[in-house]
Amino acid sequence: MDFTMNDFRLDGKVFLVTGAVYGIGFEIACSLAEAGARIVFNNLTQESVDLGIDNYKKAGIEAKGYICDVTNEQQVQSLVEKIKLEVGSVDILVNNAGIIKRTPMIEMEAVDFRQVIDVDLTAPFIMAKAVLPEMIKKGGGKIINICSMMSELGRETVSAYAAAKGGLKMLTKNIASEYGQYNIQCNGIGPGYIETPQTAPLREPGHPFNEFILGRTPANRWGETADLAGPAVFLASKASDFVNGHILYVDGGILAYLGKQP
Ligand code: NAP
Ligand code: GCO
Repeated sequence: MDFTMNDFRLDGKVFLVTGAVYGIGFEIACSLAEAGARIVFNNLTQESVDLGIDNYKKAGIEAKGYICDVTNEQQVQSLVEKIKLEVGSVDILVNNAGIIKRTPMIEMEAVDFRQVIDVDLTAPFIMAKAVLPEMIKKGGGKIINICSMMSELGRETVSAYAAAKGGLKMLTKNIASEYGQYNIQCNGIGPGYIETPQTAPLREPGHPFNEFILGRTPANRWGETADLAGPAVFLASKASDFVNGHILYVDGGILAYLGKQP
């Protein structure tokens, strides 16, 4: 038997996570740092990158941060080049950066629909395209796309987001199909409803959504970012080398459950 707990270690690996100043990306970065990875992240402004570096420092992590808009292919290409020169080529990429616009579809402007698709779907394509060549050269790598319940389900007001996250599920499967031959694994994590700034509006006191989600979640609670740490380390490590094109839902059982009986 070859398996040891070291198969979950990430020592010496360069890990790039997008939009990871706080929220899900930040927590995933902290968990991979705990497993030994070198943390590199990006965000949109110097201010948010500085905030991120500070947040990592407070967590005892020396992270390297760069300004980069993940929808801008030129900025992404130079980001990946800079990381290669200053840290090393990317071994693990987590496409975490994302936005949501909650608007009834017939009231949504096409420009807003396109912006959500751009950040949540086109950007993961741009990021993966930028890191894959080096991963092929070095004999392998890991790409993890942060999907969603909306990779499987729709709901009112999130047409753009659901279209993007559904597409991200299929992009994940396609990267796995096209690059599995180079020992590159591309999987997704599909968080349920997690307490982050992105869902804060849904958790306002008295917002009916809170009751709704608790009634749809067998675990009967909102998820915490910490619930994503172990699944992320698993998919980033040697322990998942034969897992490819899989979306690992970390949702407390939402997708398995019809909902609390009346
Ligand atoms: P969040 O708190 O809103 O954080 C998203 C991060 O992405 C922010 O730091 C944001 O930067 C950054 N970002 C947005 N557009 C960017 C761009 N063009 N370039 C670079 N960075 C950009 O979100 P979250 O709740 O942690 O979610 C993280 C990921 O998980 C997203 O993909 C989301 O769709 C997904 N997800 C969330 C939940 C949930 O319940 N929270 C569940 C399932 C999936 P700023 O700080 O400048 O805004
Ligand atoms: C919403 C929420 C969800 C979560 C997440 C669920 O408005 O329904 O924001 O989309 O963010 O994606 O997995």
